[in-house]
Amino acid sequence: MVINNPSEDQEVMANVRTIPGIITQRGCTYAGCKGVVLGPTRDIINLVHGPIGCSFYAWLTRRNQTRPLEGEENFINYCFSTDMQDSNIVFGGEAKLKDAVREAYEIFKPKAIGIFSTCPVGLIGDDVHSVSRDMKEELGINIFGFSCEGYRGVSQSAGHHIANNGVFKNVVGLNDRERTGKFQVNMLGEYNIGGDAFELEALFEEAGITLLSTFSGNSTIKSMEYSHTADLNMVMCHRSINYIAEMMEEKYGIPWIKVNFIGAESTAKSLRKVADYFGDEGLKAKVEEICARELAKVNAVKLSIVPKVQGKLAMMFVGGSRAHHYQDLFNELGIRTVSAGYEFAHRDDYEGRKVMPTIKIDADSRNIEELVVGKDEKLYRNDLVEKKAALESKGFEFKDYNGMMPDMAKNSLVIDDVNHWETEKLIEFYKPDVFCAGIKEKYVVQKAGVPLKQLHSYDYGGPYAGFGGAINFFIEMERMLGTNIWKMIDAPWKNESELVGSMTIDA
Ligand code: CFM
Repeated sequence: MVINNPSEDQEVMANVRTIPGIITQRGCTYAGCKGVVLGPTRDIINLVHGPIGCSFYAWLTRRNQTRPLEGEENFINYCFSTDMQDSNIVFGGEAKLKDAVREAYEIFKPKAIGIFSTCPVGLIGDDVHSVSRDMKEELGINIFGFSCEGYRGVSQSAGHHIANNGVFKNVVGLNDRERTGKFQVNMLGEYNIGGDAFELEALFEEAGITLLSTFSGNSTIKSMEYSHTADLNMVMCHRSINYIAEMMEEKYGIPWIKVNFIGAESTAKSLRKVADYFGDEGLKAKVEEICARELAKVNAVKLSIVPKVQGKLAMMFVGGSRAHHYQDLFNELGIRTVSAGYEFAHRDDYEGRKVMPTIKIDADSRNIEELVVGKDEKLYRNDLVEKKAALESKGFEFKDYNGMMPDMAKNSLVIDDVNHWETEKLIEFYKPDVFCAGIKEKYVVQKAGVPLKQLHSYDYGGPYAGFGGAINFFIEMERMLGTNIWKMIDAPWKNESELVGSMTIDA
């Protein structure tokens, strides 16, 4: 917990174990690998090797949407699990896993199958990688496994890294297809929650920018296979996907920039940065035309809402990116973020990438494989490396993530891995007008009389990305902050007498 002072270097202790016994907001490594990174890809069968309970949240509760083309397959609305039983835990589950892979293949004929390990798989020693190799040979499709047991890291963050490694090793680079556009880009770390990616795809298309692949909102496994033919990687969620961006730069010479499409001004800034990277006058003019048109629409809505909400206070505790990105939307409305934090981010997401060399490697981070990536002599893009150097000499920044803290006001409170007790105390202290978090916090916060906006699932709303998304968010804030309903209802136990019981024990 740090009282923010942007003019000083302050260290946040992050990516460390949660204290046993407290109620944390965090999830597990399997959630980060299966749910977050691979989950939104529609034409891969994501098979969970584990007890069925681990699949409880696998069925679209994250609201990652997808839009298959006519005749394209979509497996997102299925849950695939090996449904391990006690006997599999005692005698091993590899045979059952093989049968499940065969069954899934027979029914769905997918192009690829990913196998995800849950805690018991690691504890009993089932080898998902050797099963994947055997089944790949038997069925002739791409099959790969992830050692993403829930306990493997301190949070879902470890699962992101494991997923990045697996996708990079087993998918990226399988298809060197011909170019299809003048400006080819990938979008990394955008998962199409509530349709965010649809908003952005429309903007790129209008600008004439070819979006080869998104990791992994509204994506296909095929698009990831040729993602290495892009000219630029845009990184939206730095926490979950910076590993692939780095590895693609090392292997193929593709530079990456940090973008943020949450907030109208941030969207315009990010689009302009992409246009500046390509340096094409036609593209720049088109981007300016889009920004002028869309910002005018956003501003018209904003002007009518700002007087009603400015000066209100927000608090935000979300996974690893949104607690930062959504501050831009609140700033545009004149709402102050008095406290923010991540569930599972690392120090670089708070303090900026400059601290990365000083982050201590501990036992938990050693659990995750660090891939050693070399240059691909055939496909390495020397032209892009030269372009990057030329732009850098003019002050254009690459790998430009400075973290959340420099963007937050002095004396705001920054907290890593906030727990429920702290949440309650902070609400009493700050009396915020809106609290942004997830489903685990929602009802506790509302019982305290404060409206809660879920920034993971968007509470059935959204999209909130891009220009259209900003308008949606402004209208949502007008609605939520314009009512006193949460302050008017009392918890029933405040007015009614508590239940009283008695018990007699017969000796
Ligand atoms: Fe990245 Fe995400 Fe987030 Fe995240 Fe997540 Fe999510 Fe999140 Mo929930 S990848 S770190 S692991 S932006 S699922 S789409 S909303 S905690 S802030």
